[in-house]
Amino acid sequence: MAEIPVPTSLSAWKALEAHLPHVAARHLSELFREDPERAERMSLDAAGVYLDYSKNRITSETLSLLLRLAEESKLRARIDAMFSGEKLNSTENRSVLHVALRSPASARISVDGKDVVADVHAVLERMGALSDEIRSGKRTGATGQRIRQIVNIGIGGSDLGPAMAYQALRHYSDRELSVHFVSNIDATDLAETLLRVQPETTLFVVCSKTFTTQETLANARSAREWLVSKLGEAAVKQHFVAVSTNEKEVSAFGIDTADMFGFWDWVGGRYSLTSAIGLSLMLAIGRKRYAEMLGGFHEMDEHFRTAEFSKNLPVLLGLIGLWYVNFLGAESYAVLPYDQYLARFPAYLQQLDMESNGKGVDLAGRRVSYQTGPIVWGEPGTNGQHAFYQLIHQGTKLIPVDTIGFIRSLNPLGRHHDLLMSNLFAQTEALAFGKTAEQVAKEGTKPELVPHRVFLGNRPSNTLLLDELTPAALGRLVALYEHKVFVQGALWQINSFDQWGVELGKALATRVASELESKAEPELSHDGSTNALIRRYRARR
Ligand code: G6Q
Repeated sequence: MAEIPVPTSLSAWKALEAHLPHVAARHLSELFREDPERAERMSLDAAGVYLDYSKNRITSETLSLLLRLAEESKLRARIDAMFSGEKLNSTENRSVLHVALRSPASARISVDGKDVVADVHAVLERMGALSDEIRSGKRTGATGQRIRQIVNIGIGGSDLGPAMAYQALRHYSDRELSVHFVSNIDATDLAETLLRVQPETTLFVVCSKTFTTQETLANARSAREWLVSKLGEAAVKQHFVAVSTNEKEVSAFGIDTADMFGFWDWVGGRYSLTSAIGLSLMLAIGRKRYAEMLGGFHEMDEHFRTAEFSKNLPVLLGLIGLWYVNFLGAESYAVLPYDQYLARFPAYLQQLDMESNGKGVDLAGRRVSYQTGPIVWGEPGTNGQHAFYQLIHQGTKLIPVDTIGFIRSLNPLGRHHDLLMSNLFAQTEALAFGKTAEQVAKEGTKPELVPHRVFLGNRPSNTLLLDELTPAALGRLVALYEHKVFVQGALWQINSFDQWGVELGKALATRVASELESKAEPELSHDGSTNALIRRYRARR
């Protein structure tokens, strides 16, 4: 591997440090006043997404330095390496090829000398066939009744993507078919779901790349027992399908491998929505809409691969985000979709971003001396406005936000959409420009209340506007964030594609489980706190 640079020692990084005071002292009001063309210059309409990034605490100089940082970090070479199947996931020796999952059938991308695109399309075709059969009623449950409920059992990357996308694309789903998502090992998740479905009309889709994940396997086994208790052992075959890379474990569970939909080790869990992990979603919206979604992903992939950096949406979002994290000291950023269908989008992004870039060592294994991935959070507007926006507007922390809105509503109703969008636009305006003491006083506010009613402004935001929440639009949006995370990981010189940080807790839980379950009083050798918690649990349950 070529030598891994330390980002902070790059000349562009040092130049950004020197440049920082010039920006830190500036207010967005001034920047807009000085440059009437700012909004026009700092916006971009590409790949079906309009991005307005003018309300950020940056100048043209900041942007050109950030773009220089991207060059010095060899971002272009890393993008090319991903698209050509190089093993960028160095700690697991794997390619990172979610982009191949949405490549057209005519494309060729190889891993270890073998083309993967044909395999991708073969699985898509099998998913499409199952989806047609279920949706048309050709394939029924064991008693001959039509499948009306899908229960997706999976966790993390095998849950958050399809759950988010099902909700996002609800408008396009067959309303006679409902999809439920069970992920938590807490039996409440499964129990409450089983109350809402009937065994005769339910198809369980067990999603697990490894098919060894504790939560998923426990939920799948309990679901299986429930089904068998109602319909008998023979019904399992008709009511369970699997999405996995582990054929052996799928068969051992009793699922016919003819009903197993595979994917590959070059698809990371949190990047797997467009693999067979999207099966439940395809069952809900049908193969045509699903293909449209893949088309949207591909459009953004191509934009990312080919557009010059200064006009490249994921690159710009990544660089601006990095500016806040590493230079202006922001610890988090909020994602605020002004669309109820995107209610789970922030939760999905939390995994995508925080599991990818929540890393403390670089590609060379050195502990980093600079900040990496930010905390991601958010809720749909306008709900968030009546909850936590207070802190963003008047608190002491810098929280850059991404707002996301659609020009046309899928549910046009009276004035609702204009009101919704007026809130989005007004919030970014209020965040950026605030309200001075002078303005507040002019309104006749009592002097002692003036400081409380002042908005300092200078709170940054990106606004992403798309025409309508179509399957393709969702695809573009998700791919945009996937690649934004890629850009930041590349600049921080970290591996965005492993997740060793989830391992320690898993291993310790196995040991604690045996101590909780042991008949005899176990000899505990944890720390004092953990020992006491275990004892109290055992004594009082
Ligand atoms: C994501 C992670 C993780 C994974 C789950 C489920 O990138 O790898 O969230 O998706 O742990 O794993 P399985 O699909 O193997 O059950």
